[in-house]
Amino acid sequence: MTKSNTARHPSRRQFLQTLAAGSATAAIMTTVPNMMPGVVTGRAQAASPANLRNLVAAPSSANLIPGGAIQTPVWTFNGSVPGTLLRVKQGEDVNVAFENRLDEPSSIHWHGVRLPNAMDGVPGLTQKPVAPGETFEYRFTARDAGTYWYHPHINAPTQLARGMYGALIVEEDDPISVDREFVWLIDDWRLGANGEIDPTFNGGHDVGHAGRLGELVTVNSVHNPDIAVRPGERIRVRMINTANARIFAIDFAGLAPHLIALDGHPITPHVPDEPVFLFAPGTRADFVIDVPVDATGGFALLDRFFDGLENPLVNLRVQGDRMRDEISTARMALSANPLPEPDLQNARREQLLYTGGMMGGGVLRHLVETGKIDQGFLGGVRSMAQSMMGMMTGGGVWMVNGRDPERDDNGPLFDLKAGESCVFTLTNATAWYHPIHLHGHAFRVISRDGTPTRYQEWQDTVLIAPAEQVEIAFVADNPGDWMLHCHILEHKFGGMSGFVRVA
Ligand SMILES: [Cu+2]
Repeated sequence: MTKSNTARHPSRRQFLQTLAAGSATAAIMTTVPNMMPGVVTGRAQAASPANLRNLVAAPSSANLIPGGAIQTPVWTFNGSVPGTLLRVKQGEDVNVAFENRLDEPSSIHWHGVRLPNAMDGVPGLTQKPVAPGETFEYRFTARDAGTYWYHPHINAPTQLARGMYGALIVEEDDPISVDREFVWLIDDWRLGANGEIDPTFNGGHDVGHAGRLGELVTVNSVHNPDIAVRPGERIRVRMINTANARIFAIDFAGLAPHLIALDGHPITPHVPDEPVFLFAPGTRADFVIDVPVDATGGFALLDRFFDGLENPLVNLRVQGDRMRDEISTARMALSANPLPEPDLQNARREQLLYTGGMMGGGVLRHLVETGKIDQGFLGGVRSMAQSMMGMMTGGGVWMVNGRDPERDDNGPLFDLKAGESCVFTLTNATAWYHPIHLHGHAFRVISRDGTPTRYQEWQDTVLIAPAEQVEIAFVADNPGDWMLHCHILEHKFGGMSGFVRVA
């Protein structure tokens, strides 16, 4: 459980402490100055109150590889990875001037935020691409409290893999009481021999299998950061999975953290039953961690998704005096966000069938044989042979109801009436996990494989296991065209995409 980490550079600890301290401020929108030591260019270092609401996309560099000697060229928001941490209070307006200083078009998508369609940041669907040298102003009201994040939505497999993402924290009116708060943006990096980001994006193998996985896992761009905690301390951790494709299976090393929010939205506080917490790309999870009052040594949080390929995540090192004699009993439950409750009795019901990828044929057959997929519905689904053809040409590796919405021109997956309650049945007829993300709304995950979920959790991105069938329910109350896609970015590139139209 104890893990010594004597080589850790002090400035990194300072950085993490700064990040925690920043969260305690009540400023309308705060940035965290000097977010990353080792950043040599970029304007974030010069941030002042006058330009807090600018986000500038530009190349920079970051020290990702432990040891401090190697700088990796990255693309950033405001010069650092992660980009500037944005904090607002629930109900406040977010006004961000986004300036693109990259050599290619970009945009900002505000992941999980229920905002007007024109602010959703999806070039080709909700706005024009923001060309090099151009500025686009994003304006919306932060209606829901919670943990959100921002990233481009054009050439996303490349731009995110190069480091373009940041957190948007919307503070509750009545926050819970904790000793410290952390925001952890968890990522993985595929690097070349000289520490450069491997420029092979959307490779055929990645697209057809698990997506682009990187060998170096970081939290706020630091590999296995060392964070000092005190016995009895209560911390809130807002985790954001910013990886292109990596699903983390988090082992909390004997701690019993309470999950209090998923994708920003409150959930009945509980310690998850499973030995590891499955944490998919795009999703967020807020945990309250009580450091035991008699703790010594430390807690080495690990990712155990792949057997034999564990990744260290964070080392919580116990240090200092006991903070209290008994674990805090303060309230953990967060107040609900103002989400519209779907009417399940009268809901419109639709199916989404995901097929394709490597080794998926057996899964599809199994689901048909067990009656989970309706034979008649299958009529519209293209054959596996066509899927293989698609792989040769780069398109149609993955399909949604037999379509490749990333390349076809056949309009929305569904035309929904504004205000309509919807229940979608999502069937994963592939051999791979898929986190499916709906823009502009939150949905309840109401069942998995026919069994009602215990917490009826609100999410905007739902992880679906191979051969699993999930029902989601929501009110289509937000007019516009909203993406509904896999957040494994290479899968989206390969066809696991599409949008719904609410009008
Ligand atoms: Cu996927």
